[in-house]
Amino acid sequence: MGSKSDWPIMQEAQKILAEFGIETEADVVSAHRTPEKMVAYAKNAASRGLQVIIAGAGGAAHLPGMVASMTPLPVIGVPIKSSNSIDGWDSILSILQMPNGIPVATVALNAAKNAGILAARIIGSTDAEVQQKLIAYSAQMEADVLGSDLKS
Ligand code: RP5
Repeated sequence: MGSKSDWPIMQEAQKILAEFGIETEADVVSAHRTPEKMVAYAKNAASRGLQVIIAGAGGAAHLPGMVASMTPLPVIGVPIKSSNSIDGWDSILSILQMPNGIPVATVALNAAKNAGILAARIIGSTDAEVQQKLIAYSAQMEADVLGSDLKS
């Protein structure tokens, strides 16, 4: 994430990935405050064995796109409504509107939990155990909705 101020939002990704038994790491890697760290992080991510990168940033959020330009790994961007954001749209559009060739899968504003679930789905496409956990997760959600009784 671009700042430690993003952590209250971004920790939701780490929490849901832990539920699926997927190992994570979290770090502050700022595109404009620590550009050299960002380059090293993105360039080394695949060889370190990472499978998916979730990049969260607010305001003029160039982190996810810059990271995606320097790694072959899938990058999921989380637009964050930060203190410097006008209304969240600045971050959404900065992350969403990537030019062709360098994709960033963009989730909804502050939707770090969905970023975690999407990362689990990517990993689950080649990991049967994770995929089974995702199926169970969706089934539980369905049961919870069907089981909610609003009539009494
Ligand atoms: C972005 O600026 C960060 O990702 C954060 O969302 C926002 C504000 O950062 P701080 O000023 O709180 O460190 O780069």
